[in-house]
Amino acid sequence: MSGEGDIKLLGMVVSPFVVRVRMALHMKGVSYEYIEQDLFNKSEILLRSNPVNKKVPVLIHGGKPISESLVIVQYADEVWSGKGASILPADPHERAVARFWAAYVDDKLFPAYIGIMKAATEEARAEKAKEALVGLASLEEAFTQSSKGKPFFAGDSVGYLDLAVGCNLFWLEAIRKMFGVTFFDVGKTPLLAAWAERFAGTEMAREVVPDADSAVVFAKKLQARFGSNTSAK
Ligand SMILES: N[C@@H](CCC(=O)N[C@@H](CS)C(=O)NCC(=O)O)C(=O)O
Repeated sequence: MSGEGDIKLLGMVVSPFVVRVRMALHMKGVSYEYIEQDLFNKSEILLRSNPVNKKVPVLIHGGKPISESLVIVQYADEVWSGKGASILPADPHERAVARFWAAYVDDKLFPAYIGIMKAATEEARAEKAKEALVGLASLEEAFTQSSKGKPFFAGDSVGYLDLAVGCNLFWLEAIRKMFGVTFFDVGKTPLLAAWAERFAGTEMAREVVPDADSAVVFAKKLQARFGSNTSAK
């Protein structure tokens, strides 16, 4: 990876949003200083860099902070457009569709699967599992349309929507291990099931994505600290 000036990433190792950004920076071949954050005792640099949401990830490029993982991925793709692989589709309509589904993942899928972990009752857990599975069924349809028969959402290689969905896979596996919910059913979402295996096998995912067990350990810490009412994701 080459040096691109002063680049810092404030992160937390098992945050899917941070993993998303780390994958994008990996695709761009950009090196950076990674600064792990304690979300239970937020640092001065985090509070100063993301005063509105106080969340990770924050990318600080040349002293200027950028927050929100999808915004950071798009920023990286624009700023380092001449480096590494392109992340967003070149075609404006395909770009808009990829952004739509990435927002869907964050607004619908993430809260549903994290809700499985946070649920106070088995009934609430089953409800959240149902929501997550409905969300994945819609994504199966999105995969059919976006991939056009190719291996990834973006076609022949990984792109924006692959990163947006793929950063969640280790958490889905952690939740499967903890609560027995199977998200990728070869019978119900065969394309996504095959895609998930393919994505996990990419050099980038093997390099950047933490293993599911580290998410299990973190989830248990949250549960011990807050019971089911976990607030720091
Ligand atoms: N929409 C944000 C979500 C970021 C987010 O929820 N980060 C969590 C870690 S996974 C966080 O920093 N939580 C701290 C808090 O809620 O106080 C993004 O895409 O960057």
